[in-house]
Amino acid sequence: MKILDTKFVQGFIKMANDGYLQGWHERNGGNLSYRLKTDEVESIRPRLMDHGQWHPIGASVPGVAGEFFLVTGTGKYFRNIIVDPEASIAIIEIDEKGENYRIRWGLVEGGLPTSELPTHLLNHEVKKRTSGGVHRVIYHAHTTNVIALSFVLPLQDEIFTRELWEMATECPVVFPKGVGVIGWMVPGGRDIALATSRLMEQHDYDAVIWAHHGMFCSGETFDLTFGLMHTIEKSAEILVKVMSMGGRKLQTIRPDDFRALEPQFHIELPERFLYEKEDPAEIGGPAKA
Ligand code: 2HA
Ligand code: ZN
Repeated sequence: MKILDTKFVQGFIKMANDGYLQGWHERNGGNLSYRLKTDEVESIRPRLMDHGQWHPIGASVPGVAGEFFLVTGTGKYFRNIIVDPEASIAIIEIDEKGENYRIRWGLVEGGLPTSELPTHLLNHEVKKRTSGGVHRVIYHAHTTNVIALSFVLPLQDEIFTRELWEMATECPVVFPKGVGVIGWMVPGGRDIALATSRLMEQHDYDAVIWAHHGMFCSGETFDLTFGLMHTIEKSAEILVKVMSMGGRKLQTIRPDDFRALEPQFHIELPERFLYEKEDPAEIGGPAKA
């Protein structure tokens, strides 16, 4: 089957373009990866190249050894993916040790996979294991309002999660496990990759905020992963508006209100996000004991 005509490549291109249209991918900002299913690999195998050089990943990912990923290229612009996908994205294969990759398709004008490949692959490794193999998509975007909040909210998972949850009733339903936050770090390397994947593992977060940079989301499908990014960023936009209107809430969703959502939506909300505030009108952390 023609690689460009496959459902997963078409879904990838649509998601990348949807993100561009949201304004999350200025210049070459952001990156996207998808872990192929076995039958998807088989359906395109005759059209894959097999003379590509092996390159070090920069991290060790034995949990995804031998797997194939569709990824955006480093330095490539999301706005060009829909126009010229074969020059902007690539299918890579991971070697049997999980130490190296090689390009099997795409990037026809040259280039390499996303600079955030270590974070993508470490997160794929964690999520493949903790989701029983169903998570396949990792998405990084430069979400404007989430970035803005990372300058004014304390960089704590509890505070970001609680404030984002309060901004829209659907939020605790869409991301009941909350969001992780890491402070500013150098992007593109092993350290930020390990910090992100540790949060995705320890708390089973599907979303991690990188302060002053953007967000990483993991999910089962393109729709669910894009929807998660979109929901969190929309909630951040509401919070930015509330803070811009003076920041004092006259009324809000309270801890017992969140608890009342649990049976209705079959979710469990960790109590560490449902703290009482000194003043419920305030944005921020728990009441001092
Ligand atoms: O330029 O977003 O984090 C791609 C990136 C790096
Ligand atoms: Zn980035």
